[in-house]
Amino acid sequence: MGKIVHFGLGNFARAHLLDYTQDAGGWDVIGVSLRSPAVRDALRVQGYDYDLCIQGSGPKKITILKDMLVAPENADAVFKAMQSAEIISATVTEKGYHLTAEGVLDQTDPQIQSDLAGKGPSTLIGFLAFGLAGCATPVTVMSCDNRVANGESLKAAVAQFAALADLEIDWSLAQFPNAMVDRITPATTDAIRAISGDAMAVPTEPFREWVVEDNFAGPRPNWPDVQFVRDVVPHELRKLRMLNGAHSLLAYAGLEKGYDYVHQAIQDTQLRPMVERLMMQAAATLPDEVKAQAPDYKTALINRFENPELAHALRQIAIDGSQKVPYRFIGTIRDLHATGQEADALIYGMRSWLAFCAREVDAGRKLDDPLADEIAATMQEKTPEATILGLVGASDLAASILGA
Ligand code: CS2
Repeated sequence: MGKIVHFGLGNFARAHLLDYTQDAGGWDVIGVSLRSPAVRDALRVQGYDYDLCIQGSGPKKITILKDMLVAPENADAVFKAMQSAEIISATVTEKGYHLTAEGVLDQTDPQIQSDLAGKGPSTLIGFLAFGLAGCATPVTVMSCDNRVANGESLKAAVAQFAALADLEIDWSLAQFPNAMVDRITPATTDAIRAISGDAMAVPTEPFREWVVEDNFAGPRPNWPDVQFVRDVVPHELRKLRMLNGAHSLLAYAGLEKGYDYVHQAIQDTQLRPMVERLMMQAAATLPDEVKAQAPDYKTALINRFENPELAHALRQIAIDGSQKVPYRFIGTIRDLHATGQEADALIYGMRSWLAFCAREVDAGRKLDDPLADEIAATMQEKTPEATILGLVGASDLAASILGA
């Protein structure tokens, strides 16, 4: 049996990595929660098995999760599990990399500071740096988060941490393949629990996609339907700019119009053409090897968004905007400007995010975003938007985004 230790066992990993890995056979997964014991406690009482409710087919029992460790309870157990794993994978969301808008490890972050001081660790970066420093066997560290060059970014964060903490890592033993992951996986609702009879059921769509850089330090599962390629970045750009970009536009502009779900917002007579335009503008920035797929990809995405069964909440997508807009809007706008092309749909997306921040702060709701306090503080200023653009590394775009 091969072993994967996975950090961040939310619904997405349970619908994607674990589903693919169960289909491959021959591998077990140990989950690690960096914070709360809630998911471990709930899964433990049912032997770590759970139902994957793939819309349109019956529930699929996932049985390859064998244990879950809660880092704050026992960091040593996590290190021990890491040492015996061929693959260490992660879905810790964009903010779990603790990188600034410039891609540098955020040393002002209290969690990183505490990890550097040798307490804990409490972050994936700290666990990897300390874990790899004591590692004498080949290991693959596989990011499954929605970031461009996710494997490379993870490696950069770990390397910067290791340098600051004076840790020696034998980099010839560790590989960090990039990956593009895709499966729309909403939060579990009471309705799903009632239908499936499983408190930990995970709802998901029939579609799944995974493109992985063929760069493993050792063995890997024989995952079915996975594309192994030399360069994943074109696929990441396709997905982040077209799917996730459209999602964020629908979230921020859709909430403003009073919608709750993706399938409602995509039917709006103003938002639907705007989403199509965003996808076409994003497609124009893609590398040649994926550009030709863009029209079919766009049609397929709209169909996926229209799916009313998924009930994908716009508020779920709206969280952590400061971590998402760089990959979903800003890079695309920059590339379009560089080639003299129209970027109005992307700019609409950015403005919708800025308006969302202002509305939330105005309504007295704390933003669900690692930069919540910084963003809220800007609202006292004369030009909050310009400062917020600075926080996400987009001051150079202020004139085009905010208008003259
Ligand atoms: C969504 C993604 O919540 C979000 O930000 O855009 O989780 C999206 O559903 C997945 O990336 C689809 O693969």
